[in-house]
Amino acid sequence: MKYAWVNGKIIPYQEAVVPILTHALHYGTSVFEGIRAYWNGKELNIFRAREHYERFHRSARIIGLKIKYSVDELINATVELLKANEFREDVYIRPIHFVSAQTITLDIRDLETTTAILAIPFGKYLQPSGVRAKVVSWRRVHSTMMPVKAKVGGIYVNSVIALLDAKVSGFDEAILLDHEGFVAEGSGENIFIVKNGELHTPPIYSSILEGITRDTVIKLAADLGIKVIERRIAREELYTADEVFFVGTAAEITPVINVDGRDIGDGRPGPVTTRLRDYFMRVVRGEVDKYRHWLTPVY
Ligand code: PY5
Repeated sequence: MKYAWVNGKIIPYQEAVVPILTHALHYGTSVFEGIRAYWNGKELNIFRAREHYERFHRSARIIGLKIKYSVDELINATVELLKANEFREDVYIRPIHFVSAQTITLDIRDLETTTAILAIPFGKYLQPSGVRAKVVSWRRVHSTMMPVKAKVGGIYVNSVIALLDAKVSGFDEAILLDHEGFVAEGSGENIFIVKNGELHTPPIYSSILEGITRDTVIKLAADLGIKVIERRIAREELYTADEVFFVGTAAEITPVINVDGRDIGDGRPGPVTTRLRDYFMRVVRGEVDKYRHWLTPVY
C-alpha cells in the first residue's frame, strides 16, 4: 500500500499515523468497514461499496459519531485511492472513522474524529478447502450490552478472544453462541447450515452483525432455487447439518468441514456450498450481468 486516504486527502501510507494517546486506541471508539475489490484480469471492481458505506454511516450514528463524508464521497474516495495505488490484484479496503482526540475523557461529544480509508492486496482469509470450527464458551455480545449491529472497534475484542480460544484449542475458527445459547456467528463471519437442500441462518434479531455477504447469499440462493429460512439454530443442529459454511467479506463463502471435532457430512465441502460459492465468485468478478450494479468500477 503506497497511499492512504485521510480526511479527504490521499497521502503516503507511512504518513498516515496516530499519536499513542489517541482516544480510539484506548477505548475502542472507532467504527470500520471491510470491503473487497476484485481484479478479473481486465477490470478492478469494488463489491457492494454503497451497502458497506451505508452501514459505515449507521455504525457511526449508533455510537453517537458523525462521518462528515457522504456515501457518494466515500465511494469516490475509494475509487481514487485504488487508482493511486495502481492495484492489479484483489484488494481489501478498510475504511475507519475514529475518535482521534488525545484525551482521557469518556465524554465523546465534540471530540475530534478522523476518517481514513486503507487498502491492501488480499487473497484468501480462511482456508478455501474448509475450516474446522469450535463452539467457544465466550458468548456473542447482546444488544443489551453493546450495539452489535454496529461495526465498532471495541466490540471486536469479543471476536478476538473467541478466535483465540478456538486457535489455542487447535481449531481454525470460532463459532459464538448468543446469550441464550443459540448459534450466532463466527468471529468475523455469518453462518449458514444446509438441511435437506435448504439454507438455515440465524435471524437479524439474533446477536449478529447484519452481514452484506449474508444478504448477497440469500439473494443468490433464490436465483439457484434454494430456499432460505431465517430462524434460531441450536448448537447440536450444527453437528447434524448436511453442510455448514461461513460468509463474510474476508471469508467470502468458506466451507466448515468439522465442528467441535465432528465431521460435517463426509468432512468435505458439500454440493450446495460449492454451487453457491462458484456463483458468488462469478458475481463478484463481474461475470453475471444481473449483478453488475453491485460493482463500482475503478478501471
Ligand atoms: N459478523 C462479523 C462479526 C463480522 O466481523 C463480519 C465481517 C461479518 C459477520 C460479515 O459481514 P460482511 O458480510 O458484511 O462482511 N468481518 C470483517 C470482514 O471484512 C472483518 C473480518 C476480520 O469480513
